[in-house]
Amino acid sequence: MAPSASLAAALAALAAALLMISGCAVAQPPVAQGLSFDFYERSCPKAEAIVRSFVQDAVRRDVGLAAGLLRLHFHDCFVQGCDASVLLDGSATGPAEKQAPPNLTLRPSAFKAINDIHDRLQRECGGAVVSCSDVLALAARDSVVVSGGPSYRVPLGRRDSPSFATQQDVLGGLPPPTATVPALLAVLSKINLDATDLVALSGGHTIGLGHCTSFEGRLFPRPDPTLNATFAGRLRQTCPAKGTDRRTVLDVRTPNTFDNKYYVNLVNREGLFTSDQDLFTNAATRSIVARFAQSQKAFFDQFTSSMVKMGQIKVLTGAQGQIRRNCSARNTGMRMPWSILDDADSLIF
Ligand code: HEM
Ligand SMILES: *[C@@H]1O[C@H](CO)[C@@H](O)[C@H](O)[C@H]1NC(C)=O
Ligand SMILES: *[C@@H]1O[C@H](CO)[C@@H](O)[C@H](O)[C@H]1NC(C)=O
Ligand SMILES: CC(=O)N[C@H]1CO[C@H](CO)[C@@H](O)[C@@H]1O
Repeated sequence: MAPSASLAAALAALAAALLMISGCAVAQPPVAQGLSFDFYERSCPKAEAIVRSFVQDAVRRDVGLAAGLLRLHFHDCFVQGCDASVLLDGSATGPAEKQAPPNLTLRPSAFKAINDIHDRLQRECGGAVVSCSDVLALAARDSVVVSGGPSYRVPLGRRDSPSFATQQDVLGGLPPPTATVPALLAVLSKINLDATDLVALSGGHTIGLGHCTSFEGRLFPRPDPTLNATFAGRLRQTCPAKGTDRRTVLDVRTPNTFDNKYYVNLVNREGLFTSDQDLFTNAATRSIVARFAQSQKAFFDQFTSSMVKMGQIKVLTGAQGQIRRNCSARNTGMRMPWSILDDADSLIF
């Protein structure tokens, strides 16, 4: 072996050793074709600062908004891709995502915040410059940051869909809280997310609330054996009978802080949904949960990487889609509301 080759080999071994000591750096996912970090550098240089300051102020007034915004981005991306279709108000032409069952519990305040931010951006940079799907991605990131979580750079340049997702798309794209790991992995694998992404992204449940109806199957008729009995008793106080219309925190330890306590809960059998607790019950994901429960840094590193991945699912770029002027409605000409045949967009479904 030539000296330089052996030196290179030694350096590679050293680098590998350092990587192991530092706990395996997580590779950042590639940036999707058509997206870039500086997409609005010329057209709207203050875009990121405007979103950030809005989210900071609004979350200071209503801490639950951070959870609402994070979940909205997740629902957007998992259904038909990150194209802001989740924001469209229903129309006679088809069921909008908002009206499908899993969306019944999306927070109205989060929809309003996205519209308000988008209005501010239009005043600053003109109409149809910053897409609603990019606003969703940025607002989700900033919600994580103001809640105490990690920051990461968001690739930008998504465009908005002119078409609604069907109720079927919604039901197929969003797993229910009663799902176990095999079912969750089946849904995620269709959008190229793996078991590590599943565990990391589920960490979004470190903030926010869930309704009794989302986990009552674990309390009635008899308690789920994977549920800590003390914790089950407390949940029964909030949800004394089936069908109780109340909410409780997703992360019983630090409900409003974005940290790794969600995983500590799972290790202690205090996950709220079956889809949470099964991540620790199932051997395929258990060790990942244990790792994140032990190391907040490991969780944060993987979460940021998985969020960038999630944020690029089936994005529309370039000349695809449109940039909405009103995040709640697709752009149309001066059409009469009942006229759909002159709208090529409607032909998509
Ligand atoms: C993996 C499958 C997932 C399932 C089955 C699931 C299910 C749910 C359910 C049932 C709720 C509560 C709805 C209610 O009862 O009001 C909820 C809330 C929430 N989810 Fe998920 N979720 C999943 C993944 C995610 C991901 C990937 C994120 C973000 C990265 C996320 C973020 C949130 C947040 C922040 C809340 C609280 C929302 C609020 O307080 O308004 N979830 N989730
Ligand atoms: C259940 O939770 C209680 C209170 O947090 C704790 O003392 C107990 O050790 C837990 N039991 C199990 C089996 O994890
Ligand atoms: C945006 O679109 C929604 C749904 O069509 C509509 O109700 C709302 O008035 C629109 N907002 C503005 C400012 O035009
Ligand atoms: C937040 C939101 O848009 N919720 C809607 C979910 O669907 C129901 C039923 O169609 C609507 O009434 C809600 O406004």
